[in-house]
Amino acid sequence: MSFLQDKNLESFARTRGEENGEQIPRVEYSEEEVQTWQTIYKELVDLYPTHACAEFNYIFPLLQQNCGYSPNNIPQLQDVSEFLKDCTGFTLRPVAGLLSSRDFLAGLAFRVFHSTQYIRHHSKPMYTPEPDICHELLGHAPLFADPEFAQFSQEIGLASLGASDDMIEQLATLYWFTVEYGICLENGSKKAYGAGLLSSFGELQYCLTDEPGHDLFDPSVTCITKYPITSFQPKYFIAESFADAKNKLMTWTSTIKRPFQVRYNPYTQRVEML
Ligand code: H2B
Ligand code: FE
Repeated sequence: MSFLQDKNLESFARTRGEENGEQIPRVEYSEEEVQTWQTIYKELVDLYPTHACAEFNYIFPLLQQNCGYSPNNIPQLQDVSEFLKDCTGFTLRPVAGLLSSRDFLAGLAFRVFHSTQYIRHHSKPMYTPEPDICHELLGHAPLFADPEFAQFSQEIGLASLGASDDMIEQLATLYWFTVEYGICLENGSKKAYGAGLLSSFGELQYCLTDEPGHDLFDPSVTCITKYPITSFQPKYFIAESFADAKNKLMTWTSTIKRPFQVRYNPYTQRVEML
């Protein structure tokens, strides 16, 4: 529970950075690194029109126009962060690697997405065991510009504040099956919205075939489902829409026992305890 002490909430809000005029350092990527990005980028953009959800396909061209998304350029986190902030108030914050689930989810409560800035090794452009800039910018960043998706993500974060370790694990599982590997329905056909899918040429195709299982998203079932982390998923959960997924999530989180309730005040960008 120490996490919820006022001091921490305050510092999370304050370290959003922009209040201090703090900028995410710009990185000059090597030619080899840009080449890696290009390989991945070119393969994925060909799949997006048919495999990605409509929200993603609406936002992607805006990133090309405003944030330097192109085959020849790795966009800068600062530029993407400013764009997202204008859309939904989400901001990016650079991290050196994986955070604990608790720290990572807490960021989402404040509409902060912790993002790696380095790129995978060029010898294996199609595989990375850990998140890298390709996964963050191609997989995650676009949908944080969508209001419903932004709110869905934040709800997972808010539910994590002050939660037990067991609940953090369930929330991390929900995050996995939605933000990372979610599929949604569009006029009856399946489309990918999860970042792990949108940043993987192989799994983006596989996930929409009949090979894996597809179940309807149901937080109470999804949150206790086991999953592999180094192979394609044997099962995906399907959301009818972001709004529907958010409503189901909020209904489920309202049953979590906590000695307090929290509410995000978007005006002050602070989480208030009720
Ligand atoms: N840390 C970082 N840096 N990036 C992530 O995408 C990430 C993380 N995902 N920590 C988290 C864990 C996720 O797998 C869940 C919430 O545990
Ligand atoms: Fe991710």
